[in-house]
This record gives sequence, C-alpha cells and structure tokens, in this order.
Amino acid sequence: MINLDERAQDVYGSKLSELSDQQVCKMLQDLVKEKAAELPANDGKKRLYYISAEFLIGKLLSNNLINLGVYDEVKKQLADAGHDLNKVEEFEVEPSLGNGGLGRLAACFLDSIATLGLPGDGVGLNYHYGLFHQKFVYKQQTALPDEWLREQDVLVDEGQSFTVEFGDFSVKSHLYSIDVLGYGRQTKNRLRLFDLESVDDTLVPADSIDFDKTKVAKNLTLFLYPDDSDENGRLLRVYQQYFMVSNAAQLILKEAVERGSNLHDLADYAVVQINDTHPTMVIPELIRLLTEQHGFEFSEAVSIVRKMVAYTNHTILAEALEKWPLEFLQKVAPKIAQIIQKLDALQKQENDDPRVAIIKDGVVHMAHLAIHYGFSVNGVAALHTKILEETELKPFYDLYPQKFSNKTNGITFRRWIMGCNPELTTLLDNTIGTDWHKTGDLTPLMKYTDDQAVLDGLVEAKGAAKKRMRDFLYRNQGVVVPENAIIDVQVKRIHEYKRQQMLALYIIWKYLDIKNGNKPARPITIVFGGKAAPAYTIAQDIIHLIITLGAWIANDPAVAPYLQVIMVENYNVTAAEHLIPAADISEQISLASKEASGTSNMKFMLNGAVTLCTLDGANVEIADLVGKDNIYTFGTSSKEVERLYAQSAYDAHSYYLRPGIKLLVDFITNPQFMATGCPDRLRRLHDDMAWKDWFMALLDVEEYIQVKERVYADYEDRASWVRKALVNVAQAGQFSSDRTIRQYNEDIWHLTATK
Ligand code: 26Q
Repeated sequence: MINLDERAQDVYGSKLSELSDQQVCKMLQDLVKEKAAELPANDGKKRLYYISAEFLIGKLLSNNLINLGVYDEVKKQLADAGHDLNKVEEFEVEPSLGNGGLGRLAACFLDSIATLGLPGDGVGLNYHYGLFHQKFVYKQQTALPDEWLREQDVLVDEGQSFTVEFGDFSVKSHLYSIDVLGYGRQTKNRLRLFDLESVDDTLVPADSIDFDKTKVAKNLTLFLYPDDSDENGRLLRVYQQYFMVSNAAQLILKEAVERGSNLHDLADYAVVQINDTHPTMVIPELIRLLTEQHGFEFSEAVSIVRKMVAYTNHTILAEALEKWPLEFLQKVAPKIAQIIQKLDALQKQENDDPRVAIIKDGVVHMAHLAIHYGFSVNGVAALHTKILEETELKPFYDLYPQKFSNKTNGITFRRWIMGCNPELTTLLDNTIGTDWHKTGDLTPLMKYTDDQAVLDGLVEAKGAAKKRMRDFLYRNQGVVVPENAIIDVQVKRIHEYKRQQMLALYIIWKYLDIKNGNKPARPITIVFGGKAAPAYTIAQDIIHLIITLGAWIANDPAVAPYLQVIMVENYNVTAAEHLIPAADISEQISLASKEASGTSNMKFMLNGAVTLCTLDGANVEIADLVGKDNIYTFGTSSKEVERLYAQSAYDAHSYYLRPGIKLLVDFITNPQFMATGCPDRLRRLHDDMAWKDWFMALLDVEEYIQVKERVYADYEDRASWVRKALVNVAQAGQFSSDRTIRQYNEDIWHLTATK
C-alpha cells in the first residue's frame, strides 16, 4: 500500500498538503521509478526488438500509476490533501520522441506487449530536441527546439555503450531506457534509446532548429527527421538510421549470446519488427556482424537474418517510400552498401523483374530490401493491405504471397480511455463491469442503447470532458469555447492527402451561409491540431489559412457567436488527451486510398464521437462495425480514385470553375481577407487548389458540405445522437492494441508470454 503522507515526510520533511504540485509530481515520478526498478523484465528464450525511428509515448506518470494499479488510490490520497492529480501532471514534460501515427502506434504497442507479458523491447534514438515545438507567430508555424530532455525524469542509464563505424569516422553510443509497465502485471519491458556519447547540444540555437548538419559526430541525436531539403540533411538521416540499427543489431547479438544462443540459432532468440522502412539497414548490419565478427559464411548469415526481420508498411504514398542514392550509403556505411549490393545481385539472380529490384539506377529502394530479405510484410488496415497486395506491392505479392498479412492498427485503452476519460471509464465500469480493461470487449454495452440512465451518463461524461478541454484551451491559448458548442475535431499531421484544406473550404462555406442569415442551432467549434514538416510549404500554407480564417471569423460579430475555428498550438499526446474525449465529431476525410489506417479515428470512436469520413484506411472497418446509421460516409471511392490517377483523369480546374466551388476557393484571395494574412501563402494555396489539387479536395467538397450539414442537423436530435455515440463506444473494442499485438504474436513473432 502506498502512503503518500509518510513519503512526503520522508522526502521533503513536510505534510503532503503543504507540498507544491511540482514537488508532488517529482515525488510520484520517483515512486513509480522505484516500483518499476523492482519489477523483473519479461523473460523468455525469444525476444522481440521493435525498432522504430519514433516512439510518441506521451506523459508517463498517470499511465504508469494505472498500470501499477494504484491510480485511484493515489488520486484519492492527493485529493484528500488538497491536490488535483491533473494539476500535478502539468509539471511533467512530454517526451519528444515522435511525430505522428507511426510513432504513437509504436507507443501503444509497447503498452500492449508489456500488458500481454510478452518479452519485447522498443529500440530507438534519444532525440534531444524531438521533432520541434510548434509556435504560431504572425499566424504561421514556427519551429523551435523542443527542450524536453532538460526537465525529464524518466530515463534510466543502462550504462552500456557500443561503437558505430561510419565510412570515415566512428562514434560511441550510450544506452538509456524507459521502463514500460504492463497493466496489472508484475513484470516490465523497456524502451531502449540510444544516444551519442559525443553529442553537443550547443550546436542548437535557442530560437530555431537550424544547426550545422555536417558535424555528424556531434549532431546525430539532436532532432527527429532533420530537414532533408538539402543533401546534408538527407545524408544526416542516413547517418541516424545507421546509428540506430547498428546499435540495435549489436544489442540483439549481445543479448542473444547472454541468453545462450550460439548465433547459428539466432532466429530462435530474436525477432525484429521494423516500423516502416527507416530501420531496414538492420538487415545488412546483422549480416555484417555475423560474417565479420563471428566468422559466419555470407550465405548462412543471410539465411539466419531472413528468418528474423518483419516489416510493417505504413504508407501508400509513393513519395514517402524511402529511396537513397547508393552513393549516400557508400559514404555513410561503405560495408553496408557493399552487402546491399551483394544482396541485390543475389536477388537479381533469382528474379530480374526491374519492378522488384533493390538497386535501380543507382538508387536503393529500402522497402524492396525489407521485403526480399524479411519474412513478413504487413499493412495496417484491411483496405491498406488489399491495396498493397493488389496495386502498390503487387509484383512482390505475386512473388511471396505467404509473406503478406494484414494487422489492423489498434490503440491502448489504458491511455485512450482509462487515462484520458475518467468519467466515461467510470460509467462503463458501473454499466458493464471492468473486464474490458483487459479484454477490450465493450460489446456488452450494446444492451444499453435504450437505457435512459446510461445514455444520460454518456451525455454527462461528454460534458465533463468538454469542460476539461475548454479549460485546457483557455489555459494554453486563451480561447474561450462556448459551453454548449458542438465540438468538431480534425487532429493529425498536416498533409494535403489528409485534406485539412477541404475542411477549411467548408468553414468558408459555413461562414458565408451564416452571413446570409442562416444561423446554426447552436455554436459550432471546429478544432484543428497538427504539425507540418518545416520543408513542406503547402502544409505550412494550410496552417496559415486555418489560423487566418479563425481570426477573421472571431473578428466578425455577425458570425463569431455561431462559428469558431481553433488551431491548437503544438499538438501532441497531451493535447490529444484533452481534445479527443471532448469531441462530438471525428473528421477522417483523407482522399480514399491514401490514409493507410489512421488511429485517431479509433480514439475518437472509443470516446463516443461519431465519425464523418471517407471510406479510407480503418474507417472502412469502423463503418462495418457500427453500421450505416451510426457513421457518416461520403466521397469518391478508393477504386475510382485509383482510376483517376491511373488515367490522369482528374481535372481540378474544371471543378474549380463550378460557381459554388469557385466562390469558396476565391475567398482565400479576396483582398480584404488576404490583407489579414500573408498574401504569398494564401495566393500560392489558392492557385494550387484551383489548378492542381493533387489530392482532389474539390472533387469531394460539395458532397462533404452536404453531409456535414446533415451531421449538424442530426446532432440536434439529441436522443438519437447519443445512441449513435453509445454504439460507437460499444464497437470500439476491436481496436484495442491488445488485439493487434495478439495477432502480431500469433502470426509473426511467436513469443511466449510470462505467466
Ligand atoms: C520518408 C522518407 C524518408 C525519411 C522518412 C520518411 C517518413 C517519415 C515518417 C515516412 C513516413 C513517416 C510517418 C508515417 C506515418 O506516421 N504513417 C501513419 O502511420 C499510422 C500508423 O500505422 C497510420 O495509422 C497512418 O495512416 C499513417 O499515415
């Protein structure tokens, strides 16, 4: 049992009630660290190494308290002493080790792997400044270093170090880790984070993320995805990747030997899951270590590694599939380049189809390497896997159908409901019991679709979550959200294919409609959040349009009481935990066929938002589960979109010329509106939409507007809306990452769980 009063006396020599929230935070973090340190690691002959460039883990204190089973007790003791755990948590900094869906997925997976008692660690890099901290200046995104490391209290020094040899110099690494506790488990796993011994933080100025990209021996672990718009930036990414996987491979061999492997049987001791292609060089690196340091024949090393590495694909966008000039690899890691050339030659002997070549015209296709020399390839939602098999990776599927499988993504319920939505958690516990914490099964809730008390409870829980969101937004950016507003949310990285610009066009439409005297039944608050890659100009322009629109509307007294647009600054896991529980509407409006899965769609659903979506990624599976009365779908089908691309048959300008659409797009360059923003950005975005619109926002925008109007109208039928929300919660169990991880383990990893 925990006695926080006693601990406060021991640590600070004062009463719990007299401590500051900051002191309480530190005390609880130390308490969790101590408890975690006592737990043994999940053990077993075979271990999983989940290698990922990103782990978007979020704050850890509450999550760890939940997983240790002491959350309620701690919360109560704090409350009795006049502390609010939510306020205490504000003193915890959020680790900045990820960027988007792929990184958050890795974090959810670590939670589930530990919860299922499977021996498996995450392996990545300890970025000192993360991706970047987003700040809005003159209605535009500026990128500042995210100084999370300075205040952190979660890293444990493992005291291990490896040497990594690059082409013309070598560096030493240093291994840190973060304990990963499973829910209700007496064991743990770890997130292993490699840092650079010679790292030099002084390369980074206080107010920008520009730094000398050539000082590789000092800068390797400063930032995640350093700007790759010039050659030095691109080279640096390759250096980072090789640093990550060389350390990972050395760790894997060392630990396998410690557990009794003679390395000939390495595949019985270790399995490696690579999160997208960023860690693909682990394949040649393992081969290098086995041949160079352990005297293995090349052919034996290849056949061992071929049984060990499994690849997850997260994207269908051709431009996001990693390709590196062979020259880059020759400079960064010449031995690895040589091995890749050998692997390429071997592969070409087997099959000379140029579509599946690893090296083509002097360029290395990382996905091709991963598919030929890995044993498993998976997509992240049913539709995505189907598109990979039938279109994007078809020549590979024809060669190796047995390697392919689908693993629809999932989210951890510990963070995405138990942690972020206590009111809904309590309602569920009181209604269907607590088995769902472990099983994820929420379908027993389906019995309550006509139970007034439960439906009322759901409305109350949503109200409480909205209050938390309002407080958060007021505290962070001083905006006041009306109490009875409908909350409509799109949060994700800014990307043209995700079509934040289409929602912006809807906002313009709604603004003009209200100006014409059509007042909505209640205030509508539309919330965006997301970062744009610094070198991605159009994405920056989209952010600028959203902020400029928000300010324009807020300054128009005829419209402001009915319509509000908020761009949340520095969207991260903490922000998500405040926004998602409060949402009424979940915007999932990517161009069909482009979003591999999406995972915020699952989080919204679990928290009782109704989805407004295209039939893309996992939205398709959500639609199947909840049925057509409990979701709103629209838009051109993925088949038709694929046809339009294949035949170059989409003509943006002809859509632009439709009067209803032209009015909306031209609003962006209306002189009065432009005068409130940056004319260059707005003009560029306007012209891009009118002439190019590569992701076809104008194709779907008319139907989107119609459906959105129907959604808002339906919201006013409160009884039927709440029922829809309840069905969404009840069907969300399918998207527990525990389910996903069970499938990975049964089909790919074959690990034995600790009892
Ligand atoms: C590309 C080229 C060179 C270097 C890096 C990259 C790069 C970096 C980041 C490519 C992709 C990413 C991130 C991808 C990502 O987050 N994808 C999302 O993954 C989620 C989890 O599977 C899915 O739900 C989303 O649909 C998908 O967009």
